[in-house]
Amino acid sequence: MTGTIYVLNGPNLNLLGKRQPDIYGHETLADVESACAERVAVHGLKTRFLQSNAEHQLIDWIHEARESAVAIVINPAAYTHTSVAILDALNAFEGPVIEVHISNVHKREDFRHHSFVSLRADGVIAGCGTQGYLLAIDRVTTVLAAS
Ligand code: CA2
Repeated sequence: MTGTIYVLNGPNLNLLGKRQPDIYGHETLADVESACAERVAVHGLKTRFLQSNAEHQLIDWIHEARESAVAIVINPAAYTHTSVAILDALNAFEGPVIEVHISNVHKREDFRHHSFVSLRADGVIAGCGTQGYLLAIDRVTTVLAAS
């Protein structure tokens, strides 16, 4: 298999491992990035691992992915629950999209129960901690191998 999986992270995820470890665990985003790179290498793939606090930046990366990525793994963070613009951008991407949430959003406040991104995602992983990113990569490789 060849190609690049875009792993996109939304607002405040740069704080991973530095605040609220009871909800989000102790691993930093840099730890997650290394683990993802290691996991895709087994399949001969690469990752482009990115984080932004800005909605427009995430949208620009999704547009870039249309030309450069075989799949997208995305944790849109709070934009999950608010962003029609990110949903629209993902709808213009043709490959597999897996949505990841570190926490189990369904066990949390009501406003976290709705996801605009889930209207496009081919799979959704929530509540598996940062392991969810690796599960998403495994799913993407399965889907790509079958296509
Ligand atoms: O569980 C997830 O992965 C979320 O996407 C995380 C978002 C939250 O708004 C979603 O409802 C669920 C929040 C990301 C904030 O990340 C932090 C990490 C460490 C410390 C503070 C914030």
